[in-house]
Amino acid sequence: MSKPIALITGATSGIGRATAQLLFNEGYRLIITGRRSQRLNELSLDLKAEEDEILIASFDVRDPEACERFVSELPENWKDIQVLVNNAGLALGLSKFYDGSLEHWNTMLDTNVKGLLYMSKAVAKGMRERGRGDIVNIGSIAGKQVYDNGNVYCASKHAVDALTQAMRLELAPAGIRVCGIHPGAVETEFSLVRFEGDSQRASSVYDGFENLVAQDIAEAISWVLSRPKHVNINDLVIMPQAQPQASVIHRNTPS
Ligand code: NDP
Ligand code: 8X3
Repeated sequence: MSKPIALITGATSGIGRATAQLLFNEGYRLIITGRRSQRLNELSLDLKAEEDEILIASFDVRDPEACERFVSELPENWKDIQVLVNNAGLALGLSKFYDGSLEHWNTMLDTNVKGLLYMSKAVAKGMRERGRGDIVNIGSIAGKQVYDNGNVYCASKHAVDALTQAMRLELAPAGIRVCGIHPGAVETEFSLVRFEGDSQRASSVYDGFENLVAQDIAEAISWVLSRPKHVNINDLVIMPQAQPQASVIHRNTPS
């Protein structure tokens, strides 16, 4: 039997990179995407992948034509995508909405909501024709609970939650499974991006408690995909033990 193909967006870092590594080791052929092509090349080298085992594609998920063109122009032996992991996303800033930056808002909504939609629309076409497929959307605890100063990021992830439900409803008749995974604090480049390169502020987010790591989420994705075909895991909320709610983190507590 031929190896299944998984397309992972945002594979240059964090959760996407860890997921690519795990799925590759589990025997998937990978399509890895992100804007930083150098990182994608490095990942491919790290994995010691053969030419027909990994396809690299560098494009911005905010560009609808780029998403559509990339998927529709895939080489014949890469067209049969079994798994789409919609992972590319980001937060920018942490402030009251009335002090918010329009540029930040647009980037978050264009990436987290519209980018996910563009990729899903493009990939769902082939999945529907083949009558099978898995879509895993990476939401966030911010898509379940709103926290102070998180406003537009939270709204974008609430939209991901709603779209995950909509996709499941509309794709179930075609035999396609759709799952939403909603992590709490995972130490990746997420906070570095949110605080625009301020590494001290970024690392302080993870001080004094045991945060999640990207591998925790990759393992959850792998578990979801490995369920028997008749089982759809709808929704997983995965938190550090020390973060019982989005806005509550117990730091420096004796273990
Ligand atoms: P990272 O910053 O480490 O990774 C984000 C990935 O998204 C990168 O590969 C980046 O690639 C890609 N990306 C961002 N914008 C674009 C774009 N416009 N086009 C294409 N790719 C893009 O963060 P995480 O791994 O933590 O984040 C992955 C997902 O997990 C995000 O959706 C995030 O919201 C979500 N999440 C993260 C949590 C956390 O605490 N870390 C918790 C809950 C959810 P590149 O820059 O090369 O384009
Ligand atoms: C990332 C988790 O709580 O930092 O989505 O927004 S949080």
